[in-house]
Amino acid sequence: MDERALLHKAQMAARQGIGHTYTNPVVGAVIVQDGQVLATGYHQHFGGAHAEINALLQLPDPALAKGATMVVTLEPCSHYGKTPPCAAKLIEVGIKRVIIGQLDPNPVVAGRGKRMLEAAGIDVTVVNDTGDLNQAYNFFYRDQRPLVTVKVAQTLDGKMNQAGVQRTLITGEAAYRDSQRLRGQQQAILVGERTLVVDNPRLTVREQTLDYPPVRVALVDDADRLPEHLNLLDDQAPTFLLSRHATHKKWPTSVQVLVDEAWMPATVVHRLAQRGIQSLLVEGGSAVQSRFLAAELVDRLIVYTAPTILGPGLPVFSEYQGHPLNFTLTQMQPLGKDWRIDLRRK
Ligand code: AOF
Ligand code: ZN
Repeated sequence: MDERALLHKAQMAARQGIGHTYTNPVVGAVIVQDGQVLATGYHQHFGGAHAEINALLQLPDPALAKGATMVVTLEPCSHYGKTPPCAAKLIEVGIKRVIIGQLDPNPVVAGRGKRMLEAAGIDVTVVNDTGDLNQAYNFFYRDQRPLVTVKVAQTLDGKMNQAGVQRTLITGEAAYRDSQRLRGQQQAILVGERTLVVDNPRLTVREQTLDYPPVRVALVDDADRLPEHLNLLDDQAPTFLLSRHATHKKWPTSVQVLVDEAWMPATVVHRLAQRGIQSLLVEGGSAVQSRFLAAELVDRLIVYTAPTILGPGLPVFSEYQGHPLNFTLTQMQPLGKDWRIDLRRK
């Protein structure tokens, strides 16, 4: 197997960790000796052993690491975090060559792992191929804020609701399942007050068990004046209420009220970034989505489109008043009776 194929194998291993590593990246590693793959490992869950260590543990004999090559999707770490530094371990067991998919943008590593290996005389190659892994992780450390995805469901004539009807079922079962999967890949999900009160969403991920469910975030005017018994207050997942007024109420333990006078989208992403949130899904409604668009804080747009002409109804982005925004189509696929369109800003 050549370098590319080995890196691809390590990336496939890394994928197995998707959904389980929380704010850690997914990482895969392969150990090769004389062209033979001896072991494969991946980062299985947040707080657990890193990919390199799991690969070493898979060796039939630890002595086989001596003189071997390690192919790892992310730069080995150089710090004592929840686990000791992987770079030191690779040096200790006698790895001779390390092929790295991408450098680690996390400032606690950021090139130090590579330099540690090189200082020990290990031959290091950086391929600069992320394999599309860790998009939010990489984005977060580069742009210092979460990657923002807006999700909408619309009809062929661009409507989200029938005139006068609050909640119209537009897309089908397959789109529902897909949007649940999408939720499962996010660290936070945000709705505005209208959606919170009218739809009363739970914003939980129903179809999979997650070690760390996304934080539920609602933008509200005054947290203390919300109706009682909202589903969001059910203690099923951590919840932030972004309120414009201070609170004097006692909240369930899962609920935190954060206060800002205006809650501009830039403030929202900044305050979430301070809490380490790397990805944010904006689910609605139209007013909130429009504000994120106007602030140019939409990195990814996912549009489920139903083959229906609705006639009179509320257009999805009716509240967007800014200049024309162009997106790049990254994927378009049929999904049951509907389509899923995946777009990226720039
Ligand atoms: C690796 N291999 O498999 C992972 C790495 O808190 P810790 O000790 O688990 O460290 C987490 C950080 O370590 C994470 O943010 C990233 O910089 C690096 N993750 N590094 O070499 C791995 N998961
Ligand atoms: Zn490590």
